[in-house]
Amino acid sequence: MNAASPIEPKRGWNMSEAPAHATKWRRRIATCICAASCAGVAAHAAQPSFAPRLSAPLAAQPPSPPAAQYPLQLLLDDNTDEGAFGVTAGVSAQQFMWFNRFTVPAGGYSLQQIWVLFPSSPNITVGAPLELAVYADPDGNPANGATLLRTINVTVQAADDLNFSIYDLGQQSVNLPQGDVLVGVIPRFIVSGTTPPTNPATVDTTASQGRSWVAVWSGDPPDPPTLPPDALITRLDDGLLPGGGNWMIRAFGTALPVQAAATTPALNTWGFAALFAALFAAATWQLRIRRRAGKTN
Ligand SMILES: [Ca+2]
Ligand SMILES: [Ca+2]
Repeated sequence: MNAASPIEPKRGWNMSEAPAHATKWRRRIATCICAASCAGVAAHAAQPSFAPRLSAPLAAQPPSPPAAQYPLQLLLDDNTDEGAFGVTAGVSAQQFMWFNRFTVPAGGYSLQQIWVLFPSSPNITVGAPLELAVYADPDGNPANGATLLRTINVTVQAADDLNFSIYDLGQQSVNLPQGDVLVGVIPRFIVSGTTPPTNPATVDTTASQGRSWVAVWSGDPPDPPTLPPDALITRLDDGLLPGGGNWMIRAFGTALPVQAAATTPALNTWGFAALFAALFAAATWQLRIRRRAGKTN
């Protein structure tokens, strides 16, 4: 990243709506980029961009499915976004990945649906290609990498700050391990260096849960998008956005069937002794009955 380049407001940034600490925020971004550059990562001109908006008067639709249908409910947001985030390179947009870190409880679950809310933007159209990515991250630290479980190629279904794009995984459902998993989105429709500055990732900034991350590569994210990237991976809270925020990415899953006992329980020494005693008692009882029957005859 180019730490020497000043961070200028991006297209969509309305200074009248900008928070009073916008200058401080931009300075934090510059510090973050400097940290990545000084760490020896590949230098390039990627810069974060954020377009705030007033909290939506209407809740995003549709409501989350009931827990009876999807017992696994992974979401961080409060149902309204307060802006959209993107990455730019010079005068154009750049591909990146935004992802949430979720924690899957014990019990065994299958990921069935991923929901993503996209903002209204002239550069985001219905049908635009995306890549979804699901990772397992047992150590809970995405910065040191994670195990890619599945990628799914999909397209934008709605881009209006209101209606979630809902991706039913069907045959591509993923059995999730207990512990942390990462669910991310890569805007493959962005042609780095050509697409005008675009902020595709809606953010709920009302109460950050500290689980929303950004991954930036020195070029387009590779396919498959292995982590960590070669340029920058960090939480929104760690210098990218004042107060942090939550990506409006949700995931829902069903419970896996409980595995039936595959083998007959083994008997220990006491078990064999009890079984032997029971068989001996039954045989003795049968013998007595036969003797009585013989005397009677
Ligand atoms: Ca909100
Ligand atoms: Ca990790």
